[in-house]
Amino acid sequence: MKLYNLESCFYCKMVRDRLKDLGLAHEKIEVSSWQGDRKEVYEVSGQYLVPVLVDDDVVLDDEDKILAYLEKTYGGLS
Ligand SMILES: N[C@@H](CCC(=O)N[C@@H](CS)C(=O)NCC(=O)O)C(=O)O
Repeated sequence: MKLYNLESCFYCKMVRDRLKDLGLAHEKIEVSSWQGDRKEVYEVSGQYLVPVLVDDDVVLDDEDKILAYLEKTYGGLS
């Protein structure tokens, strides 16, 4: 899976920590700190904020949705 990430973003950190806890391999894509310069984020999710998580055909654009999805999909495995 892919995480569109800003290292300084607390919401992104919540997702990074959860991915780590669950032992889920992922590629981090560091985005621009200026949201107008996040074409790749817009192309994949239709908006400019991070975190955005892409897991095959699932695209999630908010940390609450991402954390709920990770719990539901992978939370039982660890
Ligand atoms: N998903 C969060 C918002 C996420 C968010 O605000 N992300 C920040 C980074 S921490 C962002 O991308 N801001 C746009 C910017 O910095 O230009 C929410 O709905 O509350």
